Amino acid sequence: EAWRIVAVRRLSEAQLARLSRIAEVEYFEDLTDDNREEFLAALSRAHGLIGGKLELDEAMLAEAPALRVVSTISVGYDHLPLAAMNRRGILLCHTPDVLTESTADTAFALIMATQRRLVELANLVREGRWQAHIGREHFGVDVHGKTLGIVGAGRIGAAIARRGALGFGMPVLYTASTPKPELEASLGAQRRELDTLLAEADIVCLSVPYNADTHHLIDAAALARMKSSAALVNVARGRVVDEPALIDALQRGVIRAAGLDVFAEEPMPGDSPLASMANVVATPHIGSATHETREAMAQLAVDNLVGALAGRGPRTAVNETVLRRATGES
Ligand code: 8YV
Repeated sequence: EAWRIVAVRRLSEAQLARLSRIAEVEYFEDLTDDNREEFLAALSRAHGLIGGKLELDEAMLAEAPALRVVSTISVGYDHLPLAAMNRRGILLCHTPDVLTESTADTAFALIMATQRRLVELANLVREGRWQAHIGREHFGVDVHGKTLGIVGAGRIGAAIARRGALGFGMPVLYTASTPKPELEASLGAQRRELDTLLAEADIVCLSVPYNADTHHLIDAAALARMKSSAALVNVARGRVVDEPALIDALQRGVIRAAGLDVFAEEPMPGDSPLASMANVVATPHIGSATHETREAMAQLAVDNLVGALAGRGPRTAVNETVLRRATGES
């Protein structure tokens, strides 16, 4: 029996062709209300599911008895039902590493933009409002030399820390569940408890995965610990932050500014105050959205799915124990 694969979003012709060599592929360029029935029917026959922004829940898994591999084109997998997949012996693969540097670039773009008020001041030029010399009311704050606080010094957090320390001479503080000796040795980074980091950093940058432990990690109390001159940058997940509390803190000057690539709800509703506040730079979840990186992510996701179905094994799985169980290895 041939493999059957359902592919959703973000796959190039070349990557679809690679999948077609080992399987019958049904590709959905996007999922809409109109093709949902068709997608569910395809899923009910599929052995593999691959794509970006996959929508999957336990009920859908129950209707997909043949499914054995899910390959998400993202590093984060908070949108997928991992516990249910573990119970059903379904392998989950994701795309770490290949998007680390692009996402760190995005974080730095937001750092630069919020510190130097780039969007606000570029709009002034664009709208023909550059009439007098730029004075104090338009000044930003420096990036170089400021203390950078990395909340979650994993792959992406470490890449942000390197940019700050090596490119901008920033002292780096970080939180992590275990010390990172390589960051301390190469960058002079220092580990802190979250509360201390929040109080000491000029720029607080969030790069933690989203889960029950990080839900609303940055709430009103956390924001109150930050310096009133500080900026918050989020390239993790919107719900790591209590968004109403952040809006309130930005409006009342509890913190100075925020650079946000992720939101509690995406797409962010157009009437959110975050869309129009002068001290907010908001981007539409572009962390990994470059031609090069999205292609590398799709390629890795295809490698993972093909490797898993063909028995060679995936390159980057989340729940490898499922695989060992399925193949009888220990
Ligand atoms: C994805 C991301 O584009 O990889 C991630 O976790 O946040 C982005 O690269 C996003 O998850 C949508 O699939």
